[in-house]
Amino acid sequence: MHVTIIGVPYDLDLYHSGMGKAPQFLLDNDLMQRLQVVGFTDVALEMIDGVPDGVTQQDRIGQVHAQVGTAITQARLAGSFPLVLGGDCVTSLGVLAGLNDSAHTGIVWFDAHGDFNTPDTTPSGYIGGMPLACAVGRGLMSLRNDIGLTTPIPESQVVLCGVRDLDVAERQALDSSNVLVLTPYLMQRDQTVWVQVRQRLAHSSVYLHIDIDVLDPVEVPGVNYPTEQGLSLSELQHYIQLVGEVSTISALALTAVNPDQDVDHRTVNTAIMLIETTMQQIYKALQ
Ligand SMILES: [Mn+2]
Repeated sequence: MHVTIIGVPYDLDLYHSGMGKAPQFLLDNDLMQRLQVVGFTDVALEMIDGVPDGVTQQDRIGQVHAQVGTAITQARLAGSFPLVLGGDCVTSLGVLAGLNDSAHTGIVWFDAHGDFNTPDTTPSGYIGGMPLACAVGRGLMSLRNDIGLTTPIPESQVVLCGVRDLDVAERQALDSSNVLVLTPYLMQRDQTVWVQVRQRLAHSSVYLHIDIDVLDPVEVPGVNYPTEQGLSLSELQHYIQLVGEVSTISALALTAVNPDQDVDHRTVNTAIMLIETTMQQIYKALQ
């Protein structure tokens, strides 16, 4: 059983800055060895490398994640499971481009935030707050095409989990969309939501996206936008287990760890534990 770790050491277009420091931190904490202990006999590492030279920030971001797409495609052709270490959440577009089957790809996106702004709705202009909207065909079409995700993912195949911090126009866009939106409150209290999740993912394999800030800042202080009332690690592990029970996971990305903001390695350690248990589950499912 093979896994390819794809490191994406960028914070938007900035190389080895902020969230872009996370892949090396995670690797320095023996991530590769831990995956071998899980059972993966062959653990390969592919680091996206180099300073992008595009003229605009958007061009440079596009260059980075087009490479992610290529790495995903190559890993899967080699029969290896792709595990992506971000970086910011825009890396999701590269993963989806690399999976290259929008009609049969579902997204389960864990995040405190919606990442559902577009250039028309964003209060800040921050591209890192737009990737999920972009993935379903809302805004940033040129970025999506540059990265190679020519066909958007149908909203009916998307579940947004653990979200609790939305901008006003972003909330309106989500409310009027076909995305299934699950707040921590709903997830913790309403078991029937998993029936809806199962229906959404019935005909797809799943890209599992985990922005670490879906967890409560008590457990993960090392994030740029900490948001109270998040999930606990054990809750998140339980929900990922349920996702695995209702679908086949074809790629995993862990994003938004910012080692510069971390306290006592708490965030990096939590991220390692989360990757370990999630990959354990994926290993069993692949058997
Ligand atoms: Mn987030």
